[in-house]
Amino acid sequence: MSELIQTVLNSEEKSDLRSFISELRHQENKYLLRNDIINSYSEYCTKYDMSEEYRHSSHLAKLIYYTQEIIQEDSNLCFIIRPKIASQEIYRLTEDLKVEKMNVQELLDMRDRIVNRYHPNEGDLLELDFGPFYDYSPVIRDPKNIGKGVNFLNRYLSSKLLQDAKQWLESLFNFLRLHQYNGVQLLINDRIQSQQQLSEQVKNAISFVSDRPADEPYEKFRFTLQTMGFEPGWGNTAQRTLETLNILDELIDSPDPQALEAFISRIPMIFKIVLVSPHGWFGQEGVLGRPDTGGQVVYVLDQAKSLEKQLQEDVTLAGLEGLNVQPKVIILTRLIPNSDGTLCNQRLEKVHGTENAWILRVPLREFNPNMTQNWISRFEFWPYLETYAIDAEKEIRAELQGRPDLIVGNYSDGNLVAFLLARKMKVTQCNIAHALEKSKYLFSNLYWNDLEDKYHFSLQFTADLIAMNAANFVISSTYQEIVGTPDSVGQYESYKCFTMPDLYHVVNGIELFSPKFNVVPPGVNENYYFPYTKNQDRVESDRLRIQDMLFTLDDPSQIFGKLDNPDKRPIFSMARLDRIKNLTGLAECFGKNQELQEHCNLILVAGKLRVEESGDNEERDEIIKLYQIIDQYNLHGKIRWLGVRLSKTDSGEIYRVIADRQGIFVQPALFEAFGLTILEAMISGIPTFATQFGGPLEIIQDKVNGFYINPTQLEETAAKILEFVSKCEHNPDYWHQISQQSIERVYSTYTWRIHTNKLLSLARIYGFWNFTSHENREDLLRYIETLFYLIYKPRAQQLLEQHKYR
Ligand code: UDP
Ligand code: LCN
Repeated sequence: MSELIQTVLNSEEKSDLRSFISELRHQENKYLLRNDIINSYSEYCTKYDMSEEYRHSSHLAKLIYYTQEIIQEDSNLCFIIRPKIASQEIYRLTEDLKVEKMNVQELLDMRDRIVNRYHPNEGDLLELDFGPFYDYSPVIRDPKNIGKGVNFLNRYLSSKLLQDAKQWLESLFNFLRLHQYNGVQLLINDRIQSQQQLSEQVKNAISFVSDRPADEPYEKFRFTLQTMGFEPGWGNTAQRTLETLNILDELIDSPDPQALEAFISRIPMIFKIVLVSPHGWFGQEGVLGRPDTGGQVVYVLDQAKSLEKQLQEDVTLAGLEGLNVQPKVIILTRLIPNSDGTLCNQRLEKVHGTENAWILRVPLREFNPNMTQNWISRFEFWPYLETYAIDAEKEIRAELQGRPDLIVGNYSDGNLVAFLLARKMKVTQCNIAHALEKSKYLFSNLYWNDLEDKYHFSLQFTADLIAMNAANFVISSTYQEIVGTPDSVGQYESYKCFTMPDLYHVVNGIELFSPKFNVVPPGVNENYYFPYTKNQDRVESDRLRIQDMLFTLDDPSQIFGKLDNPDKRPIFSMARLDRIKNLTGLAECFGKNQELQEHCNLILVAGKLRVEESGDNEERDEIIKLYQIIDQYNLHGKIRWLGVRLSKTDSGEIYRVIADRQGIFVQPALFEAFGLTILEAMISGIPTFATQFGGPLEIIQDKVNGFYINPTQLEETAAKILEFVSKCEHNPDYWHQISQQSIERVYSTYTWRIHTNKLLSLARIYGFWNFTSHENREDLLRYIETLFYLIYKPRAQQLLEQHKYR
């Protein structure tokens, strides 16, 4: 990168750089983010009448493209450049255009100075550096392979097997001896005493099993295998047993990544799983669409159902049915005594449609009943987590008659609890972020102190650092959640280096190239969300009722607006009513385009209709704003706003009714980490327009199975939608084509079956890796504990003190 700067400086573009910088110096804003930089550059090019070619292809244009931030301090400018994904270089450009490289410490000090929080005379600030702990574990080289951790790990482990066969086979042998279910030995018994014996006996067992009919049940030859040293777990039939033995044989003789993955994926080692989603409103009815919950609850519930099903299939295939093995999945959440008519005050609730998946609700200790008897916002939840984890451990052990085989955390709070539980119980820990608030709220770390009363980011970001580093593996819904795109920083990447002025500096917060990161997107519940064309699965009376509710029903208690012409093509959106979801932006975009209003109605399912019914600040602001927009653009007669809480069945049917009328779904969020509503709309067959900021960029392939929109460009977005509508009016096949391709996209890439298979296979491989690798994580975990006890806990206790008086 420094060459690029030098090229600019050694060419005739040097004077352009000088005048661009002079433009920047005249700006009031001294801390420019990428969007500001691009806008400033574009204004500069317009002012100086630069050619199109110059705007896009000059050296200066390239430099601007790679620049993420520009900070002005005195007469110097600091350029933070991201030459490629997951890397950063920092340069100081002095007044006389000299370039000096800066290190991370200098950058963080400078950021502190910008907010007047740099106090060198008071001594240095604590510096957090996780880098050294990753020095002795393998790392991925090519950024495009980030998020494919398990593939890398399989290659790495199998090459180790090749290099140091004796030691690794010894580890594999010891690993196989470990497995038990409720005290019953699985896989191999004491008759096999060494790895040599294992490799001989595998061959003997292969020759014995290959003589049996392929479909002979395992129970018929169980005892012979036992005398050879093999216990249940190899397969339910002769054929399955033979396959598993053959894979092991191949692995012993010539280890390769595929054989390793195939074999480890068959090891019966996961029967009991705990999914942690503590902050509450976790239920199956009446809780969706509330502030703070939404997608995470949907995700975890569907994941639990799918995991339980998969675990049962695995038990059958492994031949363990005779042992009365009953896989169990527990969703751990908080019990909320004042539960607003929902079941959130019940200790145990069975997950619908499963045999052994449960919601286990553990109450917070009663510190101040005004707080702990009620729902608590995710921003205020931190002080309760440690004691919650202590109480939850006892409940989990009682429910599972022991410890789980895997603990999966959800969101910052759940991941912290998962860390505490996994550390105590010595269990594999998996993290799922859902949404990392750090990148959602601009400058949230730089101004954390000013925002502390409302958001408590010091606790949240510390919790994030703790959990993401402690986790054995992390699953993300998209690649960009980890490391962004060529021109935007990823959510995990934003933890790499940042300052929390007056609290600490993070010089290396997370190793993005670690194989712990794996992209495993969620699916969509196909029982509720399916294509509108599947008439045989639809209930006619539901369809009519929903149709009435969406377009005609007069019920001011929960529906606002009467349509002048209910037959116009519906533009539909459904989301929680918070600022980032930007439904008000969509209403404004619709309001700004008269022609669009002539062709379409706008139908919103969102939050509450009345400010006094909402207990959430952001929701209240958005309610007021939505009414203002409706009046300002006189959208009466063209908009319906439903403040309804829907059952899952109804929410599925809503999408299909919109599709019946050849409608459109718009997801206008300012940022969306993933976006389950997009999957729901697409599988239902609705052409979908979704924000280009975040996960939708990976879900949708633009103009193939949906469309990107820039929700900050209202006119442009309206024009895009109108263009689609006009195209469909001239050629009705166009709507069907996009509709069909949307459906196919979800079925091919976003199903819970794909997700669960991958998740379980990851859990096994990472479990094996932990066991076999001689990497000792204890030093890392001790460092993390220090952070927890010395930074997190005292701050959490301070917040608890404040809560006492609420
Ligand atoms: N949802 C709902 N009712 C509403 C709003 C949302 O049932 O009023 C559901 C929606 O169908 C989806 C989930 O909540 O399953 C929202 O998930 P998404 O990932 O789109 O966003 P999040 O709310 O998690 O940010
Ligand atoms: C949280 C979000 O903000 C959404 O983007 C996701 O789809 C949801 O969680 C499920 O992961």
